[in-house]
Amino acid sequence: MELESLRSCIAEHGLAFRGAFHPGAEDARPGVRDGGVAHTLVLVGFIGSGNWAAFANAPEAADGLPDPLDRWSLRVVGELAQAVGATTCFPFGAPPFLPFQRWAQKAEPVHPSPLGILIHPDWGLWHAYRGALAFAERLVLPEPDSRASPCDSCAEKPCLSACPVGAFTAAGYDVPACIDHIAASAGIDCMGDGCRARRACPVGAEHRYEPDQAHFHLRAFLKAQRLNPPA
Ligand code: B12
Repeated sequence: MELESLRSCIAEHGLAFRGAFHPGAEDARPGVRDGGVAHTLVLVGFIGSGNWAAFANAPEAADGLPDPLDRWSLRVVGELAQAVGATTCFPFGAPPFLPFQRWAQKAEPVHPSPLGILIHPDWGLWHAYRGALAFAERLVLPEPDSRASPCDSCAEKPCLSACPVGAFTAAGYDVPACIDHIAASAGIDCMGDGCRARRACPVGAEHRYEPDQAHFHLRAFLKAQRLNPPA
């Protein structure tokens, strides 16, 4: 399949093309329909708030059942895979998780940010992965985009000082401190408009999530952490 027609098909399903690569033996290569392993992985997801309406207007967003975005992704990425002859992979579900962050770093110019999540030179921290398409064929791909991390030239790193409870340090991400904060009334700002540390990043600020999307993610994160608190 030609990459250009694949990109159009991804967009027609309300998703964004998030890069592609030829996985090696070290990449936990998923299986494909013919019983072999994938020779091309294409990541799909959301960029900024541009793809949000596709989910927000879908039945899963309004049916009141658990995990609406994951169920939407299962359905829509499933339909997309069917249309293009690929097998699906998903970033969510139960552990062990598929190494989407490692795959993403091979597929597009994303790099670990000081917050742990990946930063993109254009989209900043405002992007996510909803699935991957595994192809038995080795699709022809463009030269990799090897732009450096925007964090390398960011001297101030406002992301590290913006969290009201100092949840991001060199020791990592203090999930319990974050959860206690967003669950309390003092965390209403993070809960309503999205994580303050993430919003402090100047890169791709024009792609920041709209309040509906930001609030949805924080609510889902809080709910998931309360159901499965960190050990
Ligand atoms: C478990 C998980 C969490 C856990 C723990 C995260 C952690 N820091 O350990 C909790 C619940 C706390 C969490 C929280 C959040 N998560 Co989360 N999470 C995941 C999940 C499901 C699995 C990660 C994993 O364990 N992978 C397994 C390992 C084997 O895969 P891997 O790719 O090899 O992982 C490597 C990299 O992550 C790398 N790495 C990670 N951080 C760093 C930092 C540095 C400096 C370096 C060098 C490497 C590195 O090390 C890992 C081990 O090799 C992923 C989805 C996925 N499948 O990747 C989302 C994912 C990472 N989460 C995501 C997000 C957005 C969040 C939240 C902002 C909440 C939200 N959903 O909106 C918060 C904040 C996270 C933060 N600041 O760290 C996005 C990140 C998108 C992006 N821009 O990168 C992902 C990719 C989900 C998605 N659908 O897009 N998450």
